[in-house]
Amino acid sequence: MAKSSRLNRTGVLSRVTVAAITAALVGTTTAATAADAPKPTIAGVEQASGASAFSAASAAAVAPVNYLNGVNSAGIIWRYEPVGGGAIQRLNTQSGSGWNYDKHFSQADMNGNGSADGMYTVNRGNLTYTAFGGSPRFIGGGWGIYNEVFSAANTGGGTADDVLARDSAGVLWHYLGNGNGSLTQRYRIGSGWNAYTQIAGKGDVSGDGRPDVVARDRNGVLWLYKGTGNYRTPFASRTRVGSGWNTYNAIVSSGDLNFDGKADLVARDGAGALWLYKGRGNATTPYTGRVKIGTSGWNGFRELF
Ligand SMILES: [Ca+2]
Ligand SMILES: [Ca+2]
Ligand SMILES: [Ca+2]
Repeated sequence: MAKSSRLNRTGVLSRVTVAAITAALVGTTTAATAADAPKPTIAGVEQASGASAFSAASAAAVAPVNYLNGVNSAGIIWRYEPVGGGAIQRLNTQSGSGWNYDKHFSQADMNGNGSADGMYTVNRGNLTYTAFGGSPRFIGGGWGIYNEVFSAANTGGGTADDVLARDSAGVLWHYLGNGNGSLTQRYRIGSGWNAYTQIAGKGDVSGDGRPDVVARDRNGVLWLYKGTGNYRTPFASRTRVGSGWNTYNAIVSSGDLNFDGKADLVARDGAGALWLYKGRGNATTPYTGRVKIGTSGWNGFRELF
């Protein structure tokens, strides 16, 4: 399935791809090409368990349905599958390795079908995009100037997911996705974003179909920035969500975890427990009360995404 959709999207298969497929068909090994130093790996997203729930919910597509991922200090990636009602379940085997030197992990949907196709990371100042099941690909240099880089879905209003980046002066920049991992030039969104210690978002929370972002300030107040769909001014003025969010050392969104079409928020406390805040589709009260979805050990991940 993945190969045919890739073919449809580009209209043509590269010679390398044809060669790879041919090699696979005749059962030869490609081990000879793997003689270089080991590169980071990430598994494809085709999984048997829960696949029907994934695809049904993804069709709605205003809030993507993705695995929640964690990368630990050994560079190993574990995936957690949404299994209904907001619960998550770790896959039996690790889904990636070799990610010791990357940061700012963020999933992204390239074709607007409501599920991520790969992920962005920053490695020694280089932005890379790694298709799930593929190898890291260089996208651009100079990304060391940013202290926060993530994709909050298609904040620019197009089909592909876009990328937000905050520089050390607190200016937030918008890069629009071309649908193949590459990005446009950057657009200045606004300043003052260094007021926040956490920024998260992956799809629509407010109920208008446009992806939103939440940000936590130093006093523990969480703020909602409603998406506008305009790539030059992608967010409306902030509105206050609530206080007390300094309890958490990580606040992230992987999209919709309970298959209701609204993006949810996940927060990790100091004891390593994981909490789910379900999106309500309402800008005034965007989230329900929290539910514990992970009892302990989540502080073993250096990043969640
Ligand atoms: Ca996709
Ligand atoms: Ca919205
Ligand atoms: Ca949800």
